[in-house]
Amino acid sequence: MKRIILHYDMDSFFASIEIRDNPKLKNKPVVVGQSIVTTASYEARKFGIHSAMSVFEAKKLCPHLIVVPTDKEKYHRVSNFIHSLVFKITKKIEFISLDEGYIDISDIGLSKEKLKKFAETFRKRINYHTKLTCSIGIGFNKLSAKIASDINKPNGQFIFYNEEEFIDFIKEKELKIIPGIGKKYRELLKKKNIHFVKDAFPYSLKELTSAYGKSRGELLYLSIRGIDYSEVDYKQEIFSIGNENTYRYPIVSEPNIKKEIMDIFAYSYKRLVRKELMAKTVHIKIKFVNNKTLTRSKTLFSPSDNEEKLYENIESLIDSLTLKTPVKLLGVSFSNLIKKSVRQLSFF
Ligand code: TTP
Ligand code: MG
Repeated sequence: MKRIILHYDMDSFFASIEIRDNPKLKNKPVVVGQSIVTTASYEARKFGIHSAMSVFEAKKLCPHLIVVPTDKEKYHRVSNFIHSLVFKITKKIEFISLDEGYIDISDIGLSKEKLKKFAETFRKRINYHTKLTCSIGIGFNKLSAKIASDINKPNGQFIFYNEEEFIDFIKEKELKIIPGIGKKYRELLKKKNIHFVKDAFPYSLKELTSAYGKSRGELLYLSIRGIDYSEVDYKQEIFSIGNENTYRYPIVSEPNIKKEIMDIFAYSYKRLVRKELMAKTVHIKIKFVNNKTLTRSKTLFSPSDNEEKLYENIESLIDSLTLKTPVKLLGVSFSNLIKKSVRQLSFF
């Protein structure tokens, strides 16, 4: 059966929440962040402001810019609410960040005509319940759905019904349209005069993999042809629960790193509790700007869902490390999981 995948992505997520909660900010250039812009309202984007830029630089571009501090706790709450709404459609969902997810809608059995209506209804429902807007892409795999959701952003939708339509659309575009083809890779490709998607078509898979390595070569060769076999990862077999955060701007001092870890811990912990699980092992992952990655884990005497106890163990793992180099990724996870009810039963 042909796959149909929907990708949703909330529009200027953090900023839209702040604007919703403070109508004075409506239609104004707003960014969310302390010293770095996490996101900019579409009004602020008109001035060339974007995420990962310093607030100082952003204010130079737009002196009347409104800067709102980040309230991660609130964004997590809104995100959880959106997840619960999406779960009403199907369970075949992979949430990939606070504001984004893939949904496998193949078995809903919608005709070509009905898909458009489905996406419209989805957007209306989300808007009705959250007073926020999102953009939707529908495609024949995750890759095409993801690219589609960006086409009519904000508050829009786009559908690729098949590979031909997809290739036809992307061939004239710059390579940055393809997720995973980053700045560094594009620099290398430019040296061979590969600027647009169509410039990469003449190269064989062998040529691309021998020039750029197996994974990068394959990614380019397959993506420009609309090939992506990866599944929406919705399986509920839980071996571990956790979250990672990648930072476009490095986190520098130890207190800041600890604070971020605490945020990630709080979010992961909530997921653990919601799934009624207890964890015996806790893990942290730290990736530095020089790409060196450290992972540490600790196994407790018995499984626990006690927040303090789990956090203490995470903290002892952090304290065992020297954190002098700036960090670009942090992660917290729990493994060796056991259902709370199972453990309770085993007590009898
Ligand atoms: P995105 O979906 O990348 O951006 P967005 O929702 O703000 O805007 P768009 O309409 O283009 O989808 O990220 C979602 C949220 O994640 C964003 O609102 C803020 C946060 N974020 C960071 O904290 N740091 C970052 O570097 C990025 C890119 C996003
Ligand atoms: Mg978004």
